Amino acid sequence: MNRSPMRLWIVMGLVLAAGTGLGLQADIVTINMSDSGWYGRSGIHTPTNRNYFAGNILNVQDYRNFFVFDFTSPIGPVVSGTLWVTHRQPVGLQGAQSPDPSETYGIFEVTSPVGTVTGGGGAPVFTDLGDGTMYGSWTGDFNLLVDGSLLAIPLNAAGLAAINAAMGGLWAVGGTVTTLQAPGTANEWIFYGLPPAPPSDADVWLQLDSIPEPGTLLLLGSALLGVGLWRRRSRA
Ligand SMILES: [Ca+2]
Repeated sequence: MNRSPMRLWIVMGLVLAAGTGLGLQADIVTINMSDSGWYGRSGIHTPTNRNYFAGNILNVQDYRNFFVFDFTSPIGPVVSGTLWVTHRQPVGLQGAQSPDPSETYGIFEVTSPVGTVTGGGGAPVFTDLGDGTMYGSWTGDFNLLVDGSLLAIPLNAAGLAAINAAMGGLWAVGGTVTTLQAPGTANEWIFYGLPPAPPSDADVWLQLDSIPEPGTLLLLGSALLGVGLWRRRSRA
């Protein structure tokens, strides 16, 4: 190997190292929810009601919730992230309770079209909100939650992949308490934020680590151009 190709390999190595380094410098992007709601096991759903109640009501039925996020303006590839959910409850009411010391709230893939979920798709949507691949969960004592308590739900690899696949459109995620007793046999619920304390978009958000794609491509393009010019100059 003569001197010039050796130097080229060294430069290319530096370019790759620089690119990798930049790739690790992800931007933190915060996206508030754009819609939310709940479904009862019977399929009951009120499109105008933004409350995201989830759980069991004694002698009634159990409920699941959903959140929608707007990615119609795409961001770069998401490499890690957390779903933050604010627990809301009206003054003087117990918005979260359970006879059990611990409950788990999980978030799940939604295969129904987002418009069907928000508009009202009946019992099949209720099922969808709590089945399929789980993207993350929170476990704790419902009885310790107060108005404004924050639940942090780290997203797993499947959740991150789902978000990346949703770029350019809307992304819906379902939620259910996975540790409920049989439907309608106990009071075990969370997020009982009925009016006059309706949720705002800022109550639920995604905190995402996103790689600034255009910047990476720009650097790589400049670096390759630089190598090309350097090669031409070396040969001259
Ligand atoms: Ca599902």
